[in-house]
Amino acid sequence: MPLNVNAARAKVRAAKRVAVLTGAGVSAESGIPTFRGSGGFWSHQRFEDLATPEGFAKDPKFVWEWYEAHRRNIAKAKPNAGHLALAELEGRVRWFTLITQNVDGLHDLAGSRNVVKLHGDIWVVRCTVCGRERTERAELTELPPRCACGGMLRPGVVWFGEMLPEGAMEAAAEAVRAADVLIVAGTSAQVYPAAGLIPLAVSAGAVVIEINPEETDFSSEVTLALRGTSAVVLPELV
Ligand code: BV8
Ligand code: ZN
Repeated sequence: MPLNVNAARAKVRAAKRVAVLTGAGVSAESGIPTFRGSGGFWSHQRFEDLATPEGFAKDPKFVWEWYEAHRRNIAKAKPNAGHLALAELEGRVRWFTLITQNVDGLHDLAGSRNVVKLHGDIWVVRCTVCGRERTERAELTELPPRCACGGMLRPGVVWFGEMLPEGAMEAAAEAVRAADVLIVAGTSAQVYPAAGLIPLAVSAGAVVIEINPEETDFSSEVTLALRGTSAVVLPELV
């Protein structure tokens, strides 16, 4: 299927307000495995059992071993051409909001500024007792890690069944409702409420551009589907 990159480029060029929703797929070409798409190496159930408050309560050491391995993997990763293209686009559009489901921090490293993190940040740790949060990039050797107050620390990410960070969905929904164009890149659109931003954009009359090598549940509703990888298509688009 020919890539409608030219048509998409014209829509983005004409846009005053651009919103972007990204998922794990945009970090795939930085060497970070996705969760669900082909090539994703998480057995969906296992991640679902792991990324829950219950899973953490049951076996905090096991969950921390998974997260610390993931942190070490991400620490070696670099932003790819897709991340960089989005940072470049932000500088050219008057009104730009990047909404991400990713917790790897690669958008920030690429230079994106207005980033709404819907699912938290793997580089943040939070105390389960006193609630104090801090950025911790160093390798955590004692698992589970402890707070100065003695409380057990948890990863600063949003698990299944947990509320998203205060105000995150509101900021994301506001950006999507106001957008002329919503670019949806690298997400299987299966996790809510994040995925709900796509039909919200469609109903608000935005041009929706999907960038994904595979179909998603919303492929039939988007304006333009670019069947390619984000590190290739986003630079072409921008
Ligand atoms: C909440 C953080 C409730 C940790 C994550 C039944 C129906 C509907 C909803 C639910 C339901 N049962 C439960 C729910 C709610 C649940 C949910 O949506 N479950 C799903 C599984 C059905 N949601 C929640 O629990 C949320 N909270 O609802 O709160 C509530 C309400 C009131 C009061 C109290 C509570 C919390 C959701 C957040 C969960 N945390 N992660 C961590 O990441 O370490 S979710 C996890 O999935 C990741 O964050 C990830 O970002 C997210 C979404 O995955 P994707 O990013 O889309 O990645 P995926 O692998 O799935 O897909 C990759 C895509 O990329 C594929 O399409 C592939 O084709 C493409 N791709 C591959 N390579 C490339 C590429 N694209 C471009 N280029 C490439 N090279
Ligand atoms: Zn504490």
